[in-house]
Amino acid sequence: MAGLFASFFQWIAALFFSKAAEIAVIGLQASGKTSFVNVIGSGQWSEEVVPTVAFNFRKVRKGNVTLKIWDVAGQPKFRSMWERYCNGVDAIVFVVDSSDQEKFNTARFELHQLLGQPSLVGVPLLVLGNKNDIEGHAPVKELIPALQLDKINDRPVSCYSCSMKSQHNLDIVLKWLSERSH
Ligand SMILES: Nc1nc2c(ncn2[C@@H]2O[C@H](COP(=O)(O)OP(=O)(O)OP(=O)(O)O)[C@@H](O)[C@H]2O)c(=O)[nH]1
Ligand SMILES: [Mg+2]
Repeated sequence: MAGLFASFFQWIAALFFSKAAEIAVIGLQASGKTSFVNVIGSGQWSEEVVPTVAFNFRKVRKGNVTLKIWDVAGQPKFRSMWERYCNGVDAIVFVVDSSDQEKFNTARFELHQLLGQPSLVGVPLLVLGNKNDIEGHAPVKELIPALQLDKINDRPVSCYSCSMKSQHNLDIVLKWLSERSH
């Protein structure tokens, strides 16, 4: 009987204390956006992830926080859609492959082009330097100047080095996201 009351209380508590954050995950193709959503959603890591066509939408529940996630495709033909999915979200997550330094210029260009949209002024930005399990990856102190994150002054910006493969730093990333919930 006590167990029944406890679960009834948990159900009521979830109704009153549950919070949600809507986030858009963007970045160049193969940076690891879908891997990120898969790993935080179901703990599933795979080398073989199908490139996203247009977008996927997924809800992930972590404690009393529900994350509503737009996982948007990164191939060039889909990048003009990024703004639409970022509009009105609580946070933009920009994923970059920190082991692929040749693509940093393109990543910086696409990120700043997006953030220049008047509709997105003030939306908090989280940059994930993914694939830090790969030797030679750029750490945060190199990503900040490479992506000119220090020049962004119209919104809160955070940057973490992480790995979907080893799940390194995902706890900090989830904490940051849950703090955007309301
Ligand atoms: N070594 C390593 N590989 C990763 C990591 N995260 C993702 N990958 C691999 O990178 C490749 C691309 O991952 P996706 O998650 O499909 O990338 P995406 O950003 O969703 O790509 P698009 O949907 O095409 O925009 C896959 O082979 C993943 O297994 C990581 O942390 N470490
Ligand atoms: Mg994808």
